[in-house]
Amino acid sequence: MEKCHYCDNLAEATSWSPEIPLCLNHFNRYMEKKVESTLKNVIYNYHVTLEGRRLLVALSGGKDSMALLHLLHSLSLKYHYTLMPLIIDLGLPHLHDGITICKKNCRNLGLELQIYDLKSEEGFTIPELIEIDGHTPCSICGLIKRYILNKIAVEHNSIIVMGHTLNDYTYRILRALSLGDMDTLRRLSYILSQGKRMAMRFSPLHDTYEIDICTFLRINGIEYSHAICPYNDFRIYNPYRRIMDSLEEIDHGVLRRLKRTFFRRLKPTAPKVNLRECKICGYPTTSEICLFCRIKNLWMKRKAKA
Ligand code: Q46
Ligand code: ZN
Ligand code: ZN
Repeated sequence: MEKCHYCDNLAEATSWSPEIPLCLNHFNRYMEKKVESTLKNVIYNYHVTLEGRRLLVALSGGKDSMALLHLLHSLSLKYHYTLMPLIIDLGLPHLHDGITICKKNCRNLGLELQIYDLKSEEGFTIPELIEIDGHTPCSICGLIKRYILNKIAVEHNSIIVMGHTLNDYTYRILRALSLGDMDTLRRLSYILSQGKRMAMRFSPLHDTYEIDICTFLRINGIEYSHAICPYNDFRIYNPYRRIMDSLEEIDHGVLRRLKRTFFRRLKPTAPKVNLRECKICGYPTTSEICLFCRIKNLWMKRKAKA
């Protein structure tokens, strides 16, 4: 068996980019360094002190969020933040497994998992909201998750940390570019500053390939949920995922090049947008009443009629 590139230990796995054999310790270090680079970016370029801050880690139980939780936990000894792992129970069946996995992982790390039950807190579940015409399941679900995470983070004076990967960013970039969707291009970011009633958020896996995440979970024996959402086929990025993942197999590193080109050369050309306060809830929005409140109103009216 091959030796680790950096020490005399046997290699446990090969990193994807750069492609080098690494032992368990050095593979973990390779993964931590990527997360650390975002933490340093937040500290030095956004002038945010992480020491003593609470990081709200958005979990689903899936591979990306489980890897993120473990990596952030390892780095918490160095950066002295505290972790607030949170899962939103959206009323989707696959999340039963996700919640169980999150509980197990949090228990192993000595962390207390927060579960936000959408039905008891807001009165509806995602499958119930989907009955309202005009929105696709994933657009409603994404909107609700973003709104709830922001609300909780603002209430707890926390920073939101998300598990979006390098692969996720490239699918979004490619789709938005192909459609000329300037609104999405403008909003695409892996670090978002704090605003009025808007929590800072960042995605420390933005430069990490999903294949490395799978390797990290495997060699560390970390459990994650394999359950699939019943609305998975509605995900608009599915075709882009298939194309880009096949392209990466042929042209090693293409996803990272695409993401970097976008953020370094194209992103600054996207127009800015002015935010105002929603007349109902007071959270930031581009219109008079935010989409969350509009959907919630529609739901209440429909329920009143029934
Ligand atoms: S949970 Fe929600 Fe995903 Fe299901 S409805 Fe779509 S967005 S696919 S991450
Ligand atoms: Zn090594
Ligand atoms: Zn609102």
